[in-house]
Amino acid sequence: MTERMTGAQALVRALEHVGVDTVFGIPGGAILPAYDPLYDSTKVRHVLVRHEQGAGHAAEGYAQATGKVGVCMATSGPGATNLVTPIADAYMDSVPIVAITGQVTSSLIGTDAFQEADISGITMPITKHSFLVTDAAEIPRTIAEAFHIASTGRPGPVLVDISKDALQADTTFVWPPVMQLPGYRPVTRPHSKQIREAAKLIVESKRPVLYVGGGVHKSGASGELMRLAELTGIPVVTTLMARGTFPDSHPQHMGMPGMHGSVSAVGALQQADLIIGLGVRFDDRVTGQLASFAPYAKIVHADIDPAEISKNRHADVPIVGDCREVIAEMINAVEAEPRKGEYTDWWKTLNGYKETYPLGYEEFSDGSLAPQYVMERLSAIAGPDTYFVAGVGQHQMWAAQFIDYENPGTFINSGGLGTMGFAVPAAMGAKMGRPDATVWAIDGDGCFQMTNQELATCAIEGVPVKIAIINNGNLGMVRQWQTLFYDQRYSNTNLQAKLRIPDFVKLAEAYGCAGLRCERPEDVDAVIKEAMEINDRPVVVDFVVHQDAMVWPMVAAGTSNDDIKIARDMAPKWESEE
Ligand SMILES: Cc1ncc(C[n+]2csc(CCOP(=O)(O)OP(=O)(O)O)c2C)c(N)n1
Ligand SMILES: [Mg+2]
Repeated sequence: MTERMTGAQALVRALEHVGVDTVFGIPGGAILPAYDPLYDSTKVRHVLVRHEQGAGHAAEGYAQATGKVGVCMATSGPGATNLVTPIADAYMDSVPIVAITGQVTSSLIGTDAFQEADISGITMPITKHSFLVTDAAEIPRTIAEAFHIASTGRPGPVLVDISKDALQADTTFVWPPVMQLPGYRPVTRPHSKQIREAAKLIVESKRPVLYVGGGVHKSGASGELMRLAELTGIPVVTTLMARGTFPDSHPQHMGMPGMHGSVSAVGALQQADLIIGLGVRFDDRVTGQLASFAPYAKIVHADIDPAEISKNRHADVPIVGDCREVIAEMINAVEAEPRKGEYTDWWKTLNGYKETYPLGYEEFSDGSLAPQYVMERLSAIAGPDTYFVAGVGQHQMWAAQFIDYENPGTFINSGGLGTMGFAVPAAMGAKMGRPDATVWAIDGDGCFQMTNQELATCAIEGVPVKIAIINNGNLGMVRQWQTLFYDQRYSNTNLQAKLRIPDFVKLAEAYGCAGLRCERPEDVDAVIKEAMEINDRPVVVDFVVHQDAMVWPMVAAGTSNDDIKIARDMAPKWESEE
């Protein structure tokens, strides 16, 4: 197909051809030519957000809820730099998004022109690839390449920066374009010798663990994971990015590992003689002090990104490949092994951890609300088909710990970058991608104040998300560190909740949303049910909780996982010490 049109029209046409139905953005001078044909598109819906950061996180939420590429758009200079945080966030969490930015006219590039920022340079280290396009003829091919790069191999963000004159110039639109990506050929098929090696270790090991990360759901491999787990009888831990990839209710599920992981998950990794890492990156929040992480374990590490393998922990059996293919082949290889794994003693130890150290929390004698209780009730009342989208802080950890995830991809949060302000716009994007699903954002009172302006977008665009603010009146996670490591010197973490500035209920109403408040445990169920019934506009619930609730268990930063505490100065007793 060839047709004469402007670069801007070619951009919109290319977006239609790659299947884009939703774009989140804000216009401005340099990108304005693109907004004109966008006005006419019947296939692409543009959602006018209130801040470009919101556009980027919305694209991430949309991408994570749908598995498709999320798209955000901004003008040059400040519009583009406002996208830097969500781009970095998407890079850390391997979320496929394409960010399209207008750039100043090509003859002005490098002159410090009005609203000029070298966004392709700025984002080079935080994108899979960043393009600068100054020729209209290259727009369709670049869009095709950007979507291909974002969605294949290890997913991630791609930036397409297009100069204003390229958008305005006349060109010939050619579709499909011929992609020119020499050297970009992600390996998806694992090496069969490595797979056999892994299968041998699996049946020979006495204390194996399947360490499951975000890559498993991203490759659509939760079904294969279930088959491998049930075939072998090996315990499973799911990281923050993998909650729901293996159902919490399954008896082989040991919980989440890491800094705020369960004793059973952390203990399983520490005592393991074999760790099968699938789509994970041995992140410092999981390993704790690296030198003392899982000292007895051999490592099988499968990932689509070869750069992850042996980055933090040496892999005895490195496997480069797509998790779905890797796990499917592992199943065949384990079935072909003449012997079967024998893990009875291991399960005795692990079930002991589970029984002795279940997740729990302190209730307050003054009748105030425990945040963990709010999570438990949200989980029970909203149910396992709900998408939960968290901010960053204590509430995020409680959402990971106390909500039961049964379905892959139903917990969306900022794991790698830890971006406060993620929840409201990401929930908006998730709800637009999955309009029939219930979407609950679990946000902190601090996080909420960073991006709540997108409530206006939600109300106007008809996106009835539900927001639970876990209002402890503090930058709670930082306060927790001050409690534990800074002698309870609460420097600059108190948000003065008693002053109710802002009053979240009134703020919600000002934004065209329903606003509810809940301060007592006995009201929690009724308030959640009331919120569940409001579906004609967004709902914000201000859950006023006790400021001293803490996230336990905890492995203090930089210390060994062996020194996990289940409460202040309380450590579990490991088998070796008994
Ligand atoms: C953009 C950004 N700034 C600062 C931080 C550091 N930080 C991590 S958690 C946190 C406190 C979050 O407070 P709130 O949203 O109220 O959540 P809580 O921990 O109280 O549940 C802060 C300041 C961050 N993660 N992101
Ligand atoms: Mg808080």
